[in-house]
Amino acid sequence: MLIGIIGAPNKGKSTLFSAITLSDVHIADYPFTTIDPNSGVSYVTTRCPHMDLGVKCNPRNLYCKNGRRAVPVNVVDVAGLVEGAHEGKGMGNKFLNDLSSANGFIIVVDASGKTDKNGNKCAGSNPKEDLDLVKDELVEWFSDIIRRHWKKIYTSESLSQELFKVLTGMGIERGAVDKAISVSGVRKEREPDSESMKRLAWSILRESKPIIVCANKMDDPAAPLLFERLKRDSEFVCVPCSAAIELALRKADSTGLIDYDVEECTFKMMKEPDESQKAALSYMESILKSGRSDVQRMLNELVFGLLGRIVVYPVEDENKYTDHYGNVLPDAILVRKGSTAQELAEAIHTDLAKGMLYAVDARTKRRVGKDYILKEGDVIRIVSAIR
Ligand SMILES: Nc1nc2c(ncn2[C@@H]2O[C@H](COP(=O)(O)OP(=O)(O)OP(=O)(O)O)[C@@H](O)[C@H]2O)c(=O)[nH]1
Ligand SMILES: [Mg+2]
Repeated sequence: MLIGIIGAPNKGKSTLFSAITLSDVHIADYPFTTIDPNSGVSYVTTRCPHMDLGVKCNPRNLYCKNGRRAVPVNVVDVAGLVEGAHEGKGMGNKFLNDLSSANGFIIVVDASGKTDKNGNKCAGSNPKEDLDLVKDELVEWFSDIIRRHWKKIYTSESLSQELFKVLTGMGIERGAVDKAISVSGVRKEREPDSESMKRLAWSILRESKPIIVCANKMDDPAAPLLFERLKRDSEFVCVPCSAAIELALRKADSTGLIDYDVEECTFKMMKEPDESQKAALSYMESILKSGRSDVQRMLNELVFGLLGRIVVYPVEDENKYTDHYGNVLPDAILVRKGSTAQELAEAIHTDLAKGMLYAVDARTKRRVGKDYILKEGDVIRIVSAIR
């Protein structure tokens, strides 16, 4: 699972990246701070099965806290997008290619309205313009790819099959291509009109790479009003965020000053703060309490809601819920809703999948077939002739 953080320059993409991966990256108040992409690991949160099974889990990576399990997702933060990026303007299309394997996108916009679409400081800019710019560039990027291969596509036997082939490696599904062809109105002809081509590109993208909007800089007093307008005018789910506050709170949690509940957006003091920390924390608490930042909900909504993923827990011993080292519920794996036990085996190891005989539902101890449809929170043992 890879999530791309995209948006016009200076909107707070790297601040968001740093907050959700807790890695140090370059953040500055001018456009094009980021040139090379930053890659890291963040997480989404869900109810851990150890709660129902009455055991204590030992997650192999990340953590489980208050019954909530953190499940890893990869994140990439790229250079700011400007008008004409698909033609090489700004940091150009190189970074668009860094995004081709992303499963979904977070588009970061500046809800304070204090940076224009090129990332320069201004007063009264409309965050919807940040959003339209990114959408237009994504459409142009995809249209260009299709146009470059159009001759091969339209002369082939099947438009849909050839288009699907051209987009191999970009995480596009055949169903999305079929649907896009029918809604776009493109036909097998030498020069499709540019509007149909854009409709085709957008439809494939919309279907294959879900988008959520991070309405950032919500700590700014001007932001709540602009956010309401953005929500009303946007075709995407928009979530209020203050990446700057989220970063400060997750850092304060990592140093042990506070215990921050990322889902509830509340924190407890763990050490006595000094006067300046106290003032800063009280200010940040007031922003959280007024519902102006919900970063973890945004991630969860993208992965579980828009991308339709569920979490399952493979084990080797269905009685103790352990791997062969004795770790309880060591791994939490994201799979598509509707995936089968066989697909889970494939996600773990090709050999395991090749020799798969059946699976065991560890909650009921019942044997289930390879075509068993996985459910959220399933604890599954894959039984295979090859280990
Ligand atoms: N007030 C406020 N400022 C923020 C917030 N998030 C980021 N900023 C500031 O916005 C500026 C740009 O932040 P970056 O994270 O570097 O933005 P970016 O989108 O990665 O910028 P480029 O890499 O240049 O495209 C910095 O001065 C940040 O401190 C926020 O939630 N609130
Ligand atoms: Mg950046």
